[in-house]
Amino acid sequence: TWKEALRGVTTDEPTITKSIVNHVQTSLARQPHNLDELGAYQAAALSVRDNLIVNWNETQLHFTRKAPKRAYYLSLEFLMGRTLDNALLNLGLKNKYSNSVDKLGFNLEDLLDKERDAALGNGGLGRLAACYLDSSASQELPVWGYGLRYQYGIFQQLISPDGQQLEAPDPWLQNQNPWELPRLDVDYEIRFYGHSNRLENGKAVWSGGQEVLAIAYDVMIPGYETKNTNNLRLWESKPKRGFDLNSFNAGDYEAAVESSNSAAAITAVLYPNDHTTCKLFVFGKELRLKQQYFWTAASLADIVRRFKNLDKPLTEFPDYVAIQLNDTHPTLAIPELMRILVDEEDVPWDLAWNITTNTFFFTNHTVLPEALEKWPVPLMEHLLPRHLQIIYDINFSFLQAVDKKFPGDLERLGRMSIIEEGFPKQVRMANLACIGSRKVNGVAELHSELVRTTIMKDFVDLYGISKFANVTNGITPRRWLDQCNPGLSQLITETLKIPRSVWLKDLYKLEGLLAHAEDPAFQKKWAAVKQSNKERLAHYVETTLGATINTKAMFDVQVKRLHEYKRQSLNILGVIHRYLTLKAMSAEERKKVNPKVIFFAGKAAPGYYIAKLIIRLIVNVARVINADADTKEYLTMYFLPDYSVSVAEVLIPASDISQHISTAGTEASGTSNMKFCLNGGLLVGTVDGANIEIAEEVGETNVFFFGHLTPAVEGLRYQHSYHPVPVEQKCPALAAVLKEVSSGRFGDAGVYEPFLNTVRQHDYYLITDDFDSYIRALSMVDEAYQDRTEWIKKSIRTAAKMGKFSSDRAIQDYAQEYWNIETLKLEPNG
Ligand code: 26V
Repeated sequence: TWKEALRGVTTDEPTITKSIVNHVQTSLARQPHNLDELGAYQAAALSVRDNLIVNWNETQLHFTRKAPKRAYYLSLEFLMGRTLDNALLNLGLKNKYSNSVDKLGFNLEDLLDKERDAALGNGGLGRLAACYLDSSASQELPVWGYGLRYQYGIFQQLISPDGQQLEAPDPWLQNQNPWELPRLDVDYEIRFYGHSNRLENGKAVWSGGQEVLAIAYDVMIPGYETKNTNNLRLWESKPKRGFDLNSFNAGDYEAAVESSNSAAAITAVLYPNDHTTCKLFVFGKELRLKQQYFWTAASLADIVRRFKNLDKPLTEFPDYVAIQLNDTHPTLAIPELMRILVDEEDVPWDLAWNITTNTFFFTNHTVLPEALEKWPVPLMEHLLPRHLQIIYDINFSFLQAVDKKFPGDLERLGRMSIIEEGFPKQVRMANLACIGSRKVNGVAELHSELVRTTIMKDFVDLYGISKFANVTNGITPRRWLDQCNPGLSQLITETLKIPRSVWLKDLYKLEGLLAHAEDPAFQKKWAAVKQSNKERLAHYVETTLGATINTKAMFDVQVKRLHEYKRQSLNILGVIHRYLTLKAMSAEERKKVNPKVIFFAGKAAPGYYIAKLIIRLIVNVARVINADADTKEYLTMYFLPDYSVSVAEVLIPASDISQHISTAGTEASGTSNMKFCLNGGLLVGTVDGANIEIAEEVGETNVFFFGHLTPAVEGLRYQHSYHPVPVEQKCPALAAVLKEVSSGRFGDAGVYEPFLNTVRQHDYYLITDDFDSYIRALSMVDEAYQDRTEWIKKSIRTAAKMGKFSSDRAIQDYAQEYWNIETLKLEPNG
């Protein structure tokens, strides 16, 4: 088998042990007998890395020889989490390493816990990119990721005693990173500023300005049960020259290092805003635009160089290269490819445009207007003068084509133009991405439909519907079931009576569990797995917050970035309502109530005032209700600080129910909803994003839906603005809750007013419209939980129907319908 055939690789226990000890002594320069857990983790990781490097090298050599068409996934974010456990699982070496580590006096699970997360992303968009890399490698597809090697990932979240979010840096590279390979020989010079002088034939010469070096760091991406090991190439910025000699010689040392500091700043830190709320803050920021250009220019230079090694004419570029744009962040790749082709390779403009528009594919991840990227023209002109010219030239021919199809329709031209009029004028990146791409896709059926009918409607009229498609998101079952929930994985394997590797590669096989849903013995085992996961979470909460948790209670979880559209507000207001209801009951009545523990976690963008207030409210409500002797047996609540991939791996398998309750039409897909369901958690949610497709798969009786539907949203908002009804009249139960918050029952009377006013006044996210229906849905959850056997059946049926949501399916879809690439297997012995 492939395992035995691995060459030059440590697969037997004595060799593994020897390799770990060897790394302790030579790589770490330490003595094996006084080694701590961190050192042991590092040595084990270095030993696993040796295996990965061999496979990685052979895969890359094989790909170079076979020269297949390749796909490149350009993403500013890759939220990888930890690597060691995943690598061991994919290599099939976990048991052996566990035994070796045991012999050396350590416990593998403890060592795994020493690894820091690679948190180079904000949330769903970045984690999706990570799942797609896992699926591409596992399916032996020639796919590379391109991103930035940030010195600091997403900030670390601290919560002050009074509930305020504080941010600290995330120095994830502090103890060297064994999973990357510096490629100091792979570098490109990237230019900023300067002047662009037009020549004839649409060409130009761009010169002067600042030049910065891009250095490659390669991260190995092992596939599951295959020798194929793909690459994620991350760029680091470096000054082209160490420092400025003229200033240095003149004795001005500060000026001498200034330009090198500004070069290093480009990849210093990940921007922590997703769906910005503060347009000027983000889109005015030169550094963010510099990041985007630095990364797209280095990646394209690398892709073009690899293509040119094939010795094919540039007209064949799209036959060998497909580039997926993960949101609009890499849109500058479009004018950059035009610049390379026209200015550097002498390709005529029209031919270059043909090549470009056959190379790129664009995924949109949100229809929220405040998250659609726009860059001020003066900033673009200053930083990227040549690209602005190219954008104007693209726009000119584009608007001519629009005018030809819709003569004299000036409003349409205004809406579709890449340049938005105003002070200042702005470059609309979504328009540019659409115009320069072969296909545009959304990330769930409803979202793709909204893309076609709202933000891209005019483009559908122009190009026809077939350019606009859907690929529903997916998650990797390796990390999000096998790794994070070994108990369930084990139970599934023994129940289906097929090897684990079979259903992990074909998740539809989980349907085989349906045949066992009625079997009491199986139900009992299923429930026992959930129970032990709840105990694992309780242990985590005990060690981080010092709180003791009743693991017999229902665990109700909402974990995601804090944002008004995701409506953590609805959840917390619902919790207060539950608390008030409990308080109003007699002690006898309360005894009939299901105990419930509510978990929240998630980061707020540092400048997002209302989101931070909501965290503060959650923490302070928790403090009050957790201390209330009347109710604490029945209701407690926790805000877990510093949500991350690793925290998610503990939280998700422990949930009985999770909440995905965005205002209809606002959550493009959501991917944690898939993770919870795959782990046998039920879902309470709105008819939004991928919730809809989950319900289609598992059956609506197994999902708790509530709230207004997407088509109603616009009308309700109109009512709020023009015929407002006071909340006391519209929703008395909610009014009572708001009154308690205002009264200071949860401390800090007054501080919450700005948040409360968002509900009392325009209520853009429809809290007042959905509150009653939300509370009813939660009562149905309580009722359903009373019949535990029925609940367990629902849980089994839900997990069994999650096949569609494997990221393997999503990647197959991209590979076939978009990229037109094929599997290229590295034979185990070749
Ligand atoms: C937007 C912006 C705009 C301001 C500058 C920084 C920044 C950074 C990221 C973004 C992307 C926002 C889009 C996004 O994250 N969408 C999420 O994508 C998930 C994967 O498709 C999907 O499951 C979520 O529903 C969607 O909100």
